[in-house]
Order: sequence, then structure tokens, then C-alpha cells
Amino acid sequence: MRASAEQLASAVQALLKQSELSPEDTDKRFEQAFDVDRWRRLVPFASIGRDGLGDDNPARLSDVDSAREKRRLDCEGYFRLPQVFDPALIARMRRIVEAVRADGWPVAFAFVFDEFWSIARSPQVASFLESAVGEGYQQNTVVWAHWVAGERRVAGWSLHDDYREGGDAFLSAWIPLSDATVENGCMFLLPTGVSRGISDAIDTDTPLSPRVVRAALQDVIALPAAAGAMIGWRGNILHWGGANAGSAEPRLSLALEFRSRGVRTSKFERPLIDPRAPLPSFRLRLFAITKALREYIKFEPLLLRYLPLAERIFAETSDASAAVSNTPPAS
Ligand SMILES: O=C(O)CCC(=O)C(=O)O
Repeated sequence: MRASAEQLASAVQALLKQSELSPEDTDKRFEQAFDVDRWRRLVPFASIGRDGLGDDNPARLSDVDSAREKRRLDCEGYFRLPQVFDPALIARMRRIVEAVRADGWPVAFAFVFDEFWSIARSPQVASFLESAVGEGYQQNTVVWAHWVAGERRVAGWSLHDDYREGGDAFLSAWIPLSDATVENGCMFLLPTGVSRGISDAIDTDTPLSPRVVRAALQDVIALPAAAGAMIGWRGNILHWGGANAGSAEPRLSLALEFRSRGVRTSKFERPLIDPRAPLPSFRLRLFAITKALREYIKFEPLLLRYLPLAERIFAETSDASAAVSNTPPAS
């Protein structure tokens, strides 16, 4: 007799539950998470609490590239900027992610380090972001780091959009820390017009005709991007991380989100931070990491292992979130 899909799903849930950190390990990691000196010792070449890194690491972004990619963003809903960031910075950030992972943390904990908050603050990148989301734009506290193992069929996140109603007031930025290739699971997306049709069908549970499926498949854009590039999309763009097609190279990347000044924001993305102000406090970094971890179990079920830890850190740091002044609330 074969197991039904429901039986298999509940067996997987039970296995995932069993893999949860023990209460003792959760206690230990809870203490460690707040121990700034421990993080500094873990990654001595990274920094916590040093401002001004945006200026230390000038990005390369020509006016021609910026203008071309702004046009692409306006017409197609996405952009691809090659080789924006200093290779030395990108290599350092990759090593930070590797060290965090080797110490048994979800790689998003790399966001305890300054580098992950300051990377998009150089004047060149700020000027591109300003052209995309407007003067005085803000960063929300939705951040994440991705590690897609270098093993066949391991895949990035499944198809989704980031903020359907975001319009021109929302932009996701995705920065590869290793070369993201078609072989190791680079990003893929559907440009604006096609995304809208498919999203509507998914929302209303309407079957897609073979003609629409065939056309959409042909419209898929692959976004291979070398380490240090920056790609991104508007909130309504359907996108996903590809599946590894046989490369031994892991795919490492980070994701940030930007908002126009003064727009209504969702609870999930609050608090917003001013990219011109000092970097967020250490506690706010932990808040942002664990806020995302609680949510992104839907994309990475193995994170369930860390859920009790994330819940505790999230509760403990919610004061840091409350301390930041916010733009007008919405949903
Ligand atoms: O890196 C991935 O696989 C998914 C990234 C993504 O979809 C996002 O950051 O919104």
C-alpha cells in the first residue's frame, strides 16, 4: 500500500518537529545570540557597531547602467546590475555567512554584522535606489540570507511575489555572494504583464489554459548574476529560486527591501529604518532576523528546527522594534 500525500506530509512534519533544538540547546543559543563579543570572536574580520562602512566600500555603478536598468524596471518590473560591489567586500561577506553556518545558525544570522546592513548605503547604490523608489526612501526590516546547497535538485524559494500592492513604492534587492548560475539555482522571474495574469489565476484558483502556460514558460527570465551584482524586482513580480541542476557550488545571497517615504506599510515590514541614519541597533537586527525566520518557514521548512529559539529572541527584542519611530501604519 502506498502512503497518501497527506500521510507523507504529516510524516515529514513529525520528522521536522523531532529535529527541533532541544530546550537546553535553545537556552544556550538564546544566550549566545545576545552575546555581541561571541559574534565578534566567531567572525573577527566582520564588524558590529561600526558605522560608515557604506563609504568604505564604494560601489561601481555607471550612469549608463543605472539608466538602462531603471528603464527595464519601469517597463518589465525588474533590474539587473552587473558587478556593483567591491569583490573584497563580497568575499568577506561570503566568509561571514560560511562562519555563521558552520557555527550551526541559520545563515540569516549574518545580519547581526554591519556589512549586511551597510552594503546598499554607498552613494552610487543609494542614487539608483532613489531613482527606483524616490527621494528620502526607507529600508524596511525584511531581510534574509540564502544558502542553496550545491547538490542536484536542491532549490531556492518557490514561486511567490513580495508585495503585490507595492507598486512603484516597493523594491526588492537581491545580492549574490557567490556566482548564481543557471546550474546552481539562480533567480527566475516572469516580467510584469505575465506575472499579473498568473497571480490572478493563482489567487482565484482558476486553471490556466495550456496556451497561457506555454506562453508563460517561454516568457520566463533567468537571472544568472555574478557575485557582487545586484538584481531586483517590484513587489508584484512572480519570482523563484531555481533548482540546482548538478553544480557542486552552493548559491549564497542576501535580500533587502526598500520603500518610498511616507507610504503605508504592512506590520511585517515594520519598523522602517532610514538608510541615512546610523545602522540599526544590535537588538533590532536580531528582531529583524527572527521576524523573518518565523515567516519564512513556509519557504524553508527545515527552519522549523529553530522556531522556538526564534520565538524567544523575537519576543525579547520587540522593544527594539517599538523604539524605532514608524511611517503610517496599514495592514
Ligand atoms: O533566493 C531565493 O531562492 C529566493 C529569494 C526571493 O525570492 C526573495 O528574496 O524574495
